[in-house]
Amino acid sequence: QRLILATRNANKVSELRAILKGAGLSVELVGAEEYPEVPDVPETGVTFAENALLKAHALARATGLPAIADDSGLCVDVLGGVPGIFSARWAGRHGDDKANLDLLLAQLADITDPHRGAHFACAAALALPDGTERVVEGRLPGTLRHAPAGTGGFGYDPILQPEGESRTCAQLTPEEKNAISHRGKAFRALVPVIRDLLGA
Ligand code: ITT
Ligand code: NA
Repeated sequence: QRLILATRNANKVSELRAILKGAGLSVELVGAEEYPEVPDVPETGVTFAENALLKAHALARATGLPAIADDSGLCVDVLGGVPGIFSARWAGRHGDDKANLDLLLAQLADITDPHRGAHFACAAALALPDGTERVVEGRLPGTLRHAPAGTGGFGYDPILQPEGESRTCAQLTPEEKNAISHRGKAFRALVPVIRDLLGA
């Protein structure tokens, strides 16, 4: 049984492979890079769940394989939940992690510590070629540092300090991050659904 990972983000791919490996699914995970001819689907949804489903359906239809997708981002309390679904292109250019992080820090410069609450959110979607779909979500709550710390992970990891932690996500090992992360929670919740629908 083959299952395609509908993401072109290499950081997500390595986290997802580790998370799903730990779950003991009897599937072969296929990377989206094996299908370069499949165009990226526009993320026109207004929620993480809608966008994750759009990405999963597009690849499942194009490849004839069951597909899983991740849509995720950072939601800042004092900013009413943004960057949210716009996290990957907050500073303009899609995937420019450093520019996104610098812009957000500048926007939060006047916000003092007790008001710097935020969470990472992840929607994990499964779509089958016949149109069957499932989606589950996971969150990682925390607070935002005033300056980046750590070199691990990606995106906003250097500024998000998870609740109960003294380190940022970028200072955790990959295993530590996956154990508590929005992505770890969402995809571990998707595992029984994958098992059920694929018989894997
Ligand atoms: P795909 O759509 O191909 O999966 P993408 O990078 O475009 O890749 P998203 O649209 O879901 O994915 O945007 C995710 C953004 O949210 C990502 O660029 C980061 O800025 C942020 N983000 C998501 N998960 C994160 C994490 O675990 N740590 C830090 N930042 C994260
Ligand atoms: Na997105």
